[in-house]
Amino acid sequence: MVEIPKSHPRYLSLKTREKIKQAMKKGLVHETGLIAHGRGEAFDYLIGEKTIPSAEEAEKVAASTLICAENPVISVNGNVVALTAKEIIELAEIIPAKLEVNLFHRSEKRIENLILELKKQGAKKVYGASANAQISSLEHNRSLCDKEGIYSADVVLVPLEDGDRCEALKAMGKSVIAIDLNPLSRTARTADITIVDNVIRAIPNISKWVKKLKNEDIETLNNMVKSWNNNKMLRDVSSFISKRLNSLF
Ligand code: PTJ
Repeated sequence: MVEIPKSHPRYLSLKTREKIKQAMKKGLVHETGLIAHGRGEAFDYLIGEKTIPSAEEAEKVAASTLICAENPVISVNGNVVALTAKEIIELAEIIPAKLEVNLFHRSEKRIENLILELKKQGAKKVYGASANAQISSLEHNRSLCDKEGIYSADVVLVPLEDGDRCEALKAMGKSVIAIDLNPLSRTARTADITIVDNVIRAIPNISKWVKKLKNEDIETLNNMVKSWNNNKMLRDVSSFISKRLNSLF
């Protein structure tokens, strides 16, 4: 492991890379997860590596949606476990929501490793091993899911999505909350609520909002969810990035 001095201007970013690298060596993250992480880093640079106002608002509405849901499920993959295992377990507990491992590059070994890792970090129950149901119209392995988990969920939180599953989940009548640093991705444009933020910041922020809003009346929360305009939010993100870039040089 490389020793990174705290004084390094890119300390957090380098530490995060190191985490992803170690998790790949442990068989948690797929090799292509490193590439996905690099793309995320590039987009994080564009927003200034902090939670921008549109993301904060999306995190608040995501928290409301999760509180109002009847069977909310948080879908996790290798990168998410590598970067935010403890935080995602806490979020699942306070909503409360189910946790399910769902992988694009599915192998029984990785599913087992990820479930074990989440349990080691404190999760009580993790879905994903049985794969006794299938998301319709998806031809790859991400269609395999649990009947009691993603399959029967009304709301699914998908941090770091890979594309067409978002559409398939919506076609099944589910509400989808995506966390994706790339505001141009198909996932970002298809989800009901898109959080353009790093999972490292987004997950604790959603937890913060769940704690703040948990005792609000359901009607207030539902109204907040109903009035959410995801396209407007994406336009705001695009305008934030353009303004930021134009002001830099
Ligand atoms: O663990 P598996 O087998 O399910 O595989 C997971 C990966 C990530 C390899 C798979 O889902 C994949 O290939 O994803 P994509 O299509 O590369 O998309 C990942 C998206 O997540 C990209 O749009 C990135 O910008 C974004 N992203 C990467 N890192 C982060 C992120 N968004 C938020 N926070 C991050 N830390």
